[in-house]
Order: sequence, then structure tokens, then C-alpha cells
Amino acid sequence: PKTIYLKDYQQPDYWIDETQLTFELFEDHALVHSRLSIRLNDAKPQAQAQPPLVLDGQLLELVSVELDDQPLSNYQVDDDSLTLQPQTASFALAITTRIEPQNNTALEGLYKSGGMFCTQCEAEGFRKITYYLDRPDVMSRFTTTVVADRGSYPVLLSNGNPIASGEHDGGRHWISWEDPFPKPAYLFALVAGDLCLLQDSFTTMTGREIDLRIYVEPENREQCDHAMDSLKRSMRWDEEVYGREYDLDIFMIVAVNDFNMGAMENKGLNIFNSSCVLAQQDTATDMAFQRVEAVVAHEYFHNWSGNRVTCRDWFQLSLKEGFTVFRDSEFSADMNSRTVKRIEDVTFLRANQFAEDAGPMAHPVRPDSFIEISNFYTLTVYEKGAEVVRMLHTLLGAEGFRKGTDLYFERHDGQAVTCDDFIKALEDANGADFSQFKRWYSQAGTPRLDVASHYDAARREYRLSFRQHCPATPGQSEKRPQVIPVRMALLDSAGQELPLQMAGEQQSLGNETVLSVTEAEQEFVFANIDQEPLPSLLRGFSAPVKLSYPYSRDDRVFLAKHDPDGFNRWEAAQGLAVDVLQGLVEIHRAGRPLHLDQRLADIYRTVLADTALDAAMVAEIIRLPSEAYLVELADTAHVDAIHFAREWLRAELARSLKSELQQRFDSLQVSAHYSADADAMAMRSLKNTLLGYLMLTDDQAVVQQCVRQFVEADNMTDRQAALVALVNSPFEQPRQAALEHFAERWAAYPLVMDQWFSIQAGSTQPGGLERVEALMQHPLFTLRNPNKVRALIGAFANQNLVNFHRADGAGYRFLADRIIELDRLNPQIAARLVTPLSRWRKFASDRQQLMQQELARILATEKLSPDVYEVVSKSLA
Ligand code: HT7
Ligand code: ZN
Repeated sequence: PKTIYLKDYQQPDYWIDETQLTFELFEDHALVHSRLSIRLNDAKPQAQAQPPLVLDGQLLELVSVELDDQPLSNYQVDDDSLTLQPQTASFALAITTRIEPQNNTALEGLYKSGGMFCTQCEAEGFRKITYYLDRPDVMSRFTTTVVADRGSYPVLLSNGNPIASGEHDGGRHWISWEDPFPKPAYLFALVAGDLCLLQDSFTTMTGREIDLRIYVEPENREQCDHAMDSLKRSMRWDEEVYGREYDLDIFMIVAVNDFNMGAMENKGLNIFNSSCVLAQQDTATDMAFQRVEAVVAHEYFHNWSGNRVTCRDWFQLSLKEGFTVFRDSEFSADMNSRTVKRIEDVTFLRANQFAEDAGPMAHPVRPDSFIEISNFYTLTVYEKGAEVVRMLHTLLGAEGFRKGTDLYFERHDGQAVTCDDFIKALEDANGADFSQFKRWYSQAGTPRLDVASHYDAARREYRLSFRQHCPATPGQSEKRPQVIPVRMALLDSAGQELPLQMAGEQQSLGNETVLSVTEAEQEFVFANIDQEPLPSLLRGFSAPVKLSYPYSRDDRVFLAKHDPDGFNRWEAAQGLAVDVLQGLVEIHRAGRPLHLDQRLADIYRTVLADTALDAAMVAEIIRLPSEAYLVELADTAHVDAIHFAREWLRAELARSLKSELQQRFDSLQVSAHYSADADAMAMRSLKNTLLGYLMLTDDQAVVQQCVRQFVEADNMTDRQAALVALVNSPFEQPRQAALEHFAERWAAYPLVMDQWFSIQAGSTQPGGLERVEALMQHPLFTLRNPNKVRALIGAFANQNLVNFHRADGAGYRFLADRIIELDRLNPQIAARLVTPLSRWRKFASDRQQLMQQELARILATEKLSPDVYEVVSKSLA
């Protein structure tokens, strides 16, 4: 497979001004007729008289080609392209291709999900529909006609507004759609199916009435209200916070069951994985509700950050994804608890993106090269990209950032641009210079920021010394210092923030400031400090770095109890828990007995008694760091010891705090009727975290309480939490009974059954692999549905570390077999499953060998897709 480089980017030789498509859909094939108005790109210096036109196309049967209405036979076709030699600077090209959507298991291009036709064109799926200049800098006005049997496919949708419809013989009908906004082919969409409609409307800030539509399969009709509410709130928020108004008359969302990712922002016709649309008290957890809200917002926000202003090439993917993730996380923070949302995001980033940044697939937010672009829809491009935008927001302040985004949208509306263009707009609007900052886009790896302090009582000065270092990553051995904004405060012995003033400067900085660390080594000296303070550093996780300051355990206890900044209170408790756990892992490995550090129990006791503190915050503070995060932090991760130490600590905390846990749990039982608001969700989050601890106390009364909650819950959050607790417990009888009951009750609900698979796949009880192998045979399991693959195989390999990393390597063998099998059906999903094996360098040498062996076996497989080839070969390099 060929590597593509950013440095090789060139403008296209031709533009496509108009794209007229007609789809004739049948059960065993589809005919795609395209008529393209093409024009030579005269801004591009040409080496020869007129360059050939090379259209992208894959897995297509070419039926006919006409140039300016004359049949053409002088062209070349290979596996990836159609090449012809035009003689004029502008011309019309008509192409007919034949494809087989019903056999498309890769879910890229036009495919069938159940009884419905749908498309997924990002990044390079359009070339599986017809020959085209399938690159994001070629933007065209699309008109699409869909023809299909009226009985089976009464609903026919595409981008834009419907402009005409009619009947054909034989029960077939057609509808034409016109999208007035030029767009790249990756934003094209088509849906045909027997769908029911939830309809609403939204009045924009200039008084335009937008028709909002959510299409789902009839049995899901009752589960769309939350998505619709989320959509309306997103539309209002984007007007208020970014001044962005929706631009078409209709906005449509369609839910499909088979989808490779969460959703897709096609212009005016978003296609969603049903897991990101459907949410109802009885079937969806609070987490699912929040995910629906976030994904609906994310896709909607793309209408400006992605569609109106799009990417010049796929190396710029974070231009739209990093920015849009930042936008959706700020939206969620405004809709729910800001601090809790930040804690969730940071927890996720540190356990997962930091691991990616330290692994063989590490790449900059703007990658320099790729083999298969689908492999670069990564946590680095999305989540780290969002952190980079967040730092820009921090550096400019909300107002400056808004001035910058206003200029960006105004200057680049209708264009395909780069990350540099985004930065330039922020610079120009604010008179700022981000030339050094831009290293965040080009350097991979997570910087370390080591901080030391010195207090000079005589001079009343406090000095913070920073040293930054970014480890080598594949292809980048040397790194230059980055701009690291450190939001911070200094606390006195009562936990009060001290007024800040830099030595030698008159200006008062208030009680909190943002230090810009730009050098490899840099010092900041604060004046007029009367006693040695304790620093509260990197508040709100103001930069995606690994900060290290020599806090003692007592310092962390102090910060956990007194830091006025909620995020850093949580951070201090986490830091203490990490320190305690790392100590326990070592003690356990040395064969010595474990003891509970009472300081951790003391913090937990204090927050459990604090009824004024947001219940969701209490839940976050008493949640121990995940095994995955402990693996990421370790130089060599000893999975069994990590698991043992963490479980031991959980059980020990549960025993020590039994009465406090039970008391708080009981106090939350009285909560009245179900509600999906933030407070009710916070209560459930805490209640179920407490239940998880209480179940470790070997108390039959608690087991009964858990069973009761499972049976009597009036919502899926509580029911699922009880099931998780039972499935992870040693109590065979109630566990089996609950699993059977659940499967019987929810067999007809695929998304609920995904949870059932996932909970079992994640169970750390012994015999995990055998359970997963048995579940693969379950009639509802299929490798063809990405949600099922993620629920069972993904959950096992990513979340069940002790069972996956079995010493005999059977977990690795199982995963490699599934990757090989799945690669023939769906390469994108197969490639994503490689991640846990790719991290082999993290583990002890016996595991390393076994994992490498399986990677080598995958690499030796015949006809491997470029997707899997890229990830596996880079993992072994
Ligand atoms: N922009 C969308 C990306 C996407 C995608 C990429 C590759 C393969 C399948 C896909 N489905 C959706 C999603 C988003 O970030 O909004
Ligand atoms: Zn996105």
C-alpha cells in the first residue's frame, strides 16, 4: 500500500461545478448515473497542454462514459481510477456505474442497513459510488434524484431541499433533491427506506422557520424526543455562543443500526448510528442520554465547522474535528455540570489519547502522512485536537476567541482550508502571534512538564521552575518547546488563594492567572508572598501535558479538601489514589502485605458527608483511577498486579467506609420519580457508584438490595448498574438469574442487548475469554454489526484487562482471529480492534512476545486490507 504525504499536496487539475446524480435502487444492485460539469483549474500551472482527468473509483462496474453527450471509449480503468484525456477546458461528463449495496459489508459508500439504503462517504466512500474527484477541496453543487420501489422505500432522502417528485411504472417513485451549497463529495448522503418521522421546528435568530425531522424505523418512534430536544438546544447555543445560524430550510437526522462510527454530518441530512439518537428512560442509560446530546450537537455544529468551511485535504482533519469536539464539549458543559464534564473528558483523554501518543501509531494533530485515512479518525485528531483549540481559547479569552472564529467563518465561508488558516484568523482578529503555538499541530507525543518550587522567606518571593520535555515518537526524535498555558493559583495554609503579582512588575494578576510556559526551562517568580504557599497547578487541565510536582500525600489531601477550584480538588484526590495504587502494586509484586492509607479513606469520608457538593462530583472523587490509566502511567504494566491492587483497594475502602457508604446510599433511595435532568442524573451516578462499593462488602443484605434495584428499577441506568454489580460479583445464582431475565425482557431491543453483551465482556470474574467465545455464538451476535463487535470484542479487549491479558496468550489469539475474520467484512472496524495488541511495548516481556506473535500472524494473512496493514505494520516497526 502507498503512503500519502502532506508535503505532496497539490491543487486538483479540474473542478467539478455541478454534480447531477440519479440513483436507481433495486434489491440486487443499484445504477448510479452522474452528470458532471467539469472545468480546468486554470489557477494551477500546468506542465503540459491539458492534463488528463483522473477520477477516483473503487469496486465499481463501469457501464458507460459520455463526454459532451458523445459515447467515449478512449479511457483507462484500473482498481482505483478512471482516466481520460479531455480536449477542452470545460466539458460535461456522464458516467453510469453499477454497484451492489446489498453486498457492501464495509459500510462505506452506498450500503444496506436492514431494509434501508444509506451512505457513508467520509472520508473516501464516494468513490465506491461513482467515479469522481473524491477529495475535500473539490466542492460542487449537487442535485440528486433517487428512484426506488414505493412500497419498500416510501422515504427517499438526499441533501438540501426536495424540488420535484413523481411516479414511474411498476410501483416505483422518485424524488429530486437540490443542495444550494457547494460541498465536497464526502458530505453527500442518500437514504431510502420505510421510515417514520418525528417532526418539529426551530425559529432561527433571524426569524426563519426550520423544519426539523428525525427519521427512524417505526419501532423506535418513541425514542427520539431527547435527540430532538438536543438538536433544538444545539441550534440555539450555536447562535448564542458563536453567532452561527442554520442555513437550509430542512435539517434531517436518520438513525441506522449498522454504522462504523457515531454519526455523520452530511449537509442537511445527518446519518446517525442509532445508538447516538435513541434514548428513553427504560432503554437508555444516563450515559447514553449524554452521548446522544453530545453527538447531536457535534454533528449539528459541523454545519459551520466542517461544512460551510471545510478541509483542504485530509491531513487537516482536526481543523473540523478538533474544533467541533471543543464546541460540543463546551455545549455539554453549559447544559450540565461544567466541572464534571471536564473531569470526564480529562479522564478519557489521559487513559486513552495519552496511550495513543505514547504508542506506535502516535502522530501529530495534523498528521504528516498516512496509508489509510480512516485510521486517522483518532483520539489525537479529535480529543487532543480539541485540547489544542481549548488552549487557544484560554490564551485569547472568550471574547478574543469569538472575534477570531467570527473572522475565520467570514473569511473562509465556502472554502476548503487548512489548520494554518484557522490559526491565522485567530491571530489576525487579535493581533496575536501563534507561530510557536503551532507546534501543537506538528509535534506528536505528550509533553512532560516538571515543576519545582522554592520559597525565599527573606525576599518574600516564591519561585516556580518549569522544565518541559516531549518524548520521541515514530519519525520525530527531536522536539522543540511548545507553548503550555498553565492556569494556576497559590494557596495559603487555610486554603485561601493568594493575590498574585510577578516580581518586578506592578500589575496585580488577581487570585488566578495563566502562565505561558514557552521555553524548555523557565521560571516565574511571585512577589509579596508572606508564607510558603501550596501551588494549585494546571487548573481545569489547561494543557494536555503530564504535569509533575513533588506533592506529598498530605499536600494532596489538603488540596482535595481545600482547593477552591473544583477540578483540582478532584485532581488532588485522583493523584493521591494513583500514588497509593502505584505503591500497592509494588508492594504486592514484592509479596508483602497491603495496607490502606487512611488518608485516602479520610478524603472519601469527607466528601461522602458533604451533601452540599454536587452528587456527580462526589461520585467522580470517590471513583478510583481506571486500570487502563494505571497501565498508561506505568513504564512496564503488570496487569495482574494492577488489577489485584485496585480490587483490593476498592474492597478495603468499602469495608472501612461501609456505614458512610450505606448511609449516603440510603439517603439517595428516597429520590422521587425518574427525571432525565442533570440533578437526577448526578444522584443516580453517585447512588450506583456507592452500590458498586457496597457490593464488595460480602453482605447478603446488600446483594438483596442490588437484586431489588435490578428488578424494581424504573430506568435503565439503575437497572444496568445493578446488573454490572451482579455480573462482577462472585454470586453465581443472582448473577445468572439477572442475566437471563434481562436477555428475555430486552431481546427485541438491539441497543439494550449491546449493553448485555458489553457488561459480560467486561466482567473481570475468571473465565472471561470462554464467556466471550460463548457469547459469539449467541443468535443475536453478528460480526456484521459494528455495535455488536464493539460491545463484545471491543469491550473484552479494551476494558477487561485481566482476562484479555491472560498469561497463556489465549486472549491475544482470540482477538487476532477476530481481526483476520473481520478484515474480510469491514476493514475499518477490523483496524480499530488492533489497538490493544499495538500497545505490546507496555507489558512485561512474556506478554510482549505473545502479542507480537499475533501481530505477525495478522500481517502474514493474505489480502490484508490497507487499513489493517497500516496499523499492524506500524505496531511491529
Ligand atoms: N465526521 C464524521 C466521520 C465519520 C467517519 C469517518 C470514517 C469512517 C466512517 C465515518 N463515519 C463518520 C463523524 C464526526 O466526527 O462527526
Ligand atoms: Zn466530527
